[in-house]
Amino acid sequence: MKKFKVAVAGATGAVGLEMIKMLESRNFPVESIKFLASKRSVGKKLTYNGKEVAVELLTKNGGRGVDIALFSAGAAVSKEFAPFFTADGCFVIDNSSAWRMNKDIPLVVPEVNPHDLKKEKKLIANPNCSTIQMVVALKPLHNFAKIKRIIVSTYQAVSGAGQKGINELAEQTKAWAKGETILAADKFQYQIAFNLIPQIDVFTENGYTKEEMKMTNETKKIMGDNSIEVSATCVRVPVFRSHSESVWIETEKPISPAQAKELFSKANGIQLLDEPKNNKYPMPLSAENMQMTYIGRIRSDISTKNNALTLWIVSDNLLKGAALNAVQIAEVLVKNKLI
Ligand code: 25A
Ligand code: L14
Repeated sequence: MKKFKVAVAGATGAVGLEMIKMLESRNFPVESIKFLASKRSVGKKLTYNGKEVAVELLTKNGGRGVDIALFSAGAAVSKEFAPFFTADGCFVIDNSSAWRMNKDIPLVVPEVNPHDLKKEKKLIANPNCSTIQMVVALKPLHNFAKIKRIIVSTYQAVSGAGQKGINELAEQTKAWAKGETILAADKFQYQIAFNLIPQIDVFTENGYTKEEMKMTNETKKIMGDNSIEVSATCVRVPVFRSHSESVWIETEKPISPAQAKELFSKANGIQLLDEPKNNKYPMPLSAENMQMTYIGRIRSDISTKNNALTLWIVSDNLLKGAALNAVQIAEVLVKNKLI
């Protein structure tokens, strides 16, 4: 089997470390691997399949001799370096928001639009974490009943903000438990321990945040349907891992909860967990470290005669929302002989 020279940029971050584990656990055909990060981490040792690998500085030449690079070092880093990697003939799968809405760049969730991957499109964007799990869940319903409108509220884990977000919740919680003064917020706008913050990313002119507009715009692009209307409210919650979403959809054709369950049971990447009698439904703690998108609480909306369903979707934001989706994109490139 053909093997590939792989690089991970942002390898020491919350997502980068999961990318490394994902390449190992899914047995991606790796010929050689290198780990790139900022000068803060140069020389630090990470392991790949039991072997130590020293972290190197990310530079403009980092893509030379590399077949596939997985980037997760933020949008600014990606804008600065990714074009040099692709110019050197390397595929870049980028986890940041830098390129997602560029019309020449595929934005891909393998369960939804693998056909958007092309041999000549070397730069590929990995969508926003909240958007990924929502479109995995909604695509089968859209195929069946055509979704007209989505209203979603998210409950997003602190790991979405990287290692610093994880540290901030941990430190604040420890301080509280010891009866110490909780340090002022740094990564987040306000204290996140024992709180909720209805702001993720910056505000835009229409009153929605950028995170909310990512859900609107990226959903249309991935589903390949500009007619789907999306209104999102994105909320940070004191959970370490896994984003949860309360989703309401209106469809053109009627669709019952039983039909929705039938569709979910046949779809890839979805695990149905909807047993009200046994108090069973998805939760962030049970989705942690899991690769599936979990769906429960499926109901027909009792407030309207229109065709509307409401559901609850949970997935690990660092896995399907980031590292897993990126590695699955690489797998499709290999399987479809695009690389
Ligand atoms: O710019 P954005 O889009 O807003 O993204 C900001 C951050 O969001 C995270 C990621 O944080 C990113 O930096 N992120 C992006 N997409 C994400 C997603 N879908 C996501 N998080 C979750 N879900 P992170 O800290 O987890 O990872 C950052 C990685 O990027 C490397 N990096 C940063 N700047 C770089 C760079 N690599 C090359 N060149 C640059 N200029 C970073 O490596 C890490 O791998 P590092 O060596 O800089 O960091 C190692 C450790 O140091 C901590 N740290 C980070 N910044 C600082 C810091 N420590 C002190 N001071 C700092 N300023 C990190 O916590 C890390 O553990
Ligand atoms: O567009 O939770 O990938 O702060 C990066 C930051 C997703 C949300 C992106 C967060 C975002 C994330």
